[in-house]
Amino acid sequence: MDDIERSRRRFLKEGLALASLPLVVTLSAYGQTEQPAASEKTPDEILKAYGGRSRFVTSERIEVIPGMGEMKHDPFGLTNHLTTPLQDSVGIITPNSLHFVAGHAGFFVPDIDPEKHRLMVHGMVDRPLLFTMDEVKRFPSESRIHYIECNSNFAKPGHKTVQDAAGRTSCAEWTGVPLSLLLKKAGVQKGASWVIAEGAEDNRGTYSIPLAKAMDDCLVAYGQNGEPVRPQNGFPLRLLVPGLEGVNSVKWLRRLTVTNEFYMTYNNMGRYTSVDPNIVQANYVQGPKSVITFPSGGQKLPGPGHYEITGLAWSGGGAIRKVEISTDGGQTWKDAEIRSAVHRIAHTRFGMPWDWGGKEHVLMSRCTDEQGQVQPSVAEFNKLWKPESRGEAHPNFIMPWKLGSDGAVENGLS
Ligand SMILES: Nc1nc2c(c(=O)[nH]1)N[C@H]1C(S)=C(S)[C@@H](COP(=O)(O)O)O[C@H]1N2
Ligand SMILES: [Mo]
Repeated sequence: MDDIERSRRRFLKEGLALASLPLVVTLSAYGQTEQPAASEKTPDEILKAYGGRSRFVTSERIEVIPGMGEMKHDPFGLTNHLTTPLQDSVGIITPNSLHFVAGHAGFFVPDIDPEKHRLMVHGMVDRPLLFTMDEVKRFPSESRIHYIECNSNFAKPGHKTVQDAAGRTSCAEWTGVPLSLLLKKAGVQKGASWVIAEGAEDNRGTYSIPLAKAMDDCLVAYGQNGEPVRPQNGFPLRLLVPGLEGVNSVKWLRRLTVTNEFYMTYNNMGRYTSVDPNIVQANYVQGPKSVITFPSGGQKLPGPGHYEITGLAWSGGGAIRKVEISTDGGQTWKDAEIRSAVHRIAHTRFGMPWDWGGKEHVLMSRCTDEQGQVQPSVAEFNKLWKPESRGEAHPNFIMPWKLGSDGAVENGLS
């Protein structure tokens, strides 16, 4: 009897035992939470054992109130929305401590004991399965570098920094099991068309994912940049749905239901669904997007001289093929150089050496992906998306930064 078969039998047995109980009780059997034993090490011992950064490095996430309006910093910790300080980023990997966080569960991050966590695969499958974390890890693993971006990453004229305007995207190396492998083990039945992914927190964070995407390049991930996925990013297990809006990548993953219908879940409601009920906008592939991280809003060039303009580009449509930079508000463009490895559906670092003579400039970047899709200007974006449906769009328009003759950089949107 192999592991899968064993877990299937256990699942069936537990399922039978629970069959007579109300649904709520059945659900609470999975992904229970418990207080772990606190470390007995002193802060100094922890620093030696785990490492820390220089006290002169102060880059931090900022907590914000989510929504499409102006950025409001929330110092009271009442939300669970944290932005990545892209202005300080180097390379393409976001350190786990600085990965952005978006959650609809309010302030509470589930505190899950991995020993007790279970992942269930059921619905329109031949063999319903129930996995422990150990069992998930016995499958061949895959590690891939991908970005995640929340569709609320909408730059507004009031945003002061690139962290405010674009800090709801990050990029990490995710390690896990291809979702397609788990679904094949379970045996997806004819006629199935959706996979409903459910999280373990109080409001479940459930989302409907097209079966074709689930069978393509999704990962059930337990690793993030070489260590277990961080609690705020879905410990011990999260789904990664590359290239689609971040809300698809369900954290604290505990259940996958294969169905033949789209579920109108909590997370599928509201702005995550088009005004046209036949269109699930959040399942759109995110288009090409880029942003200059230096020089960017709130930074100051000390004086005329030689600089490197640098930034990040990414696309849900695949690899970045080209990035161009304009220093005159989009009238003329020059090719930037790619400064990192280029991964599909991942942040890609670009740069261009530049001599600043001390005049005013409007700096912009524009990227093209492997499909030939070009990042739109604000005017092009506004033509594509009417004001009433703009909240549904992936906000990937070109972000201008205004460089003053004093070297100060400001948001160039009006
Ligand atoms: N279970 C659960 N998964 C979730 C969410 C949630 O609230 N609950 N938020 C989603 C949203 S809106 C986004 S943008 C991404 C963000 O992933 P991160 O917090 O790891 O950056 O997680 C998604 N997965
Ligand atoms: Mo999101």
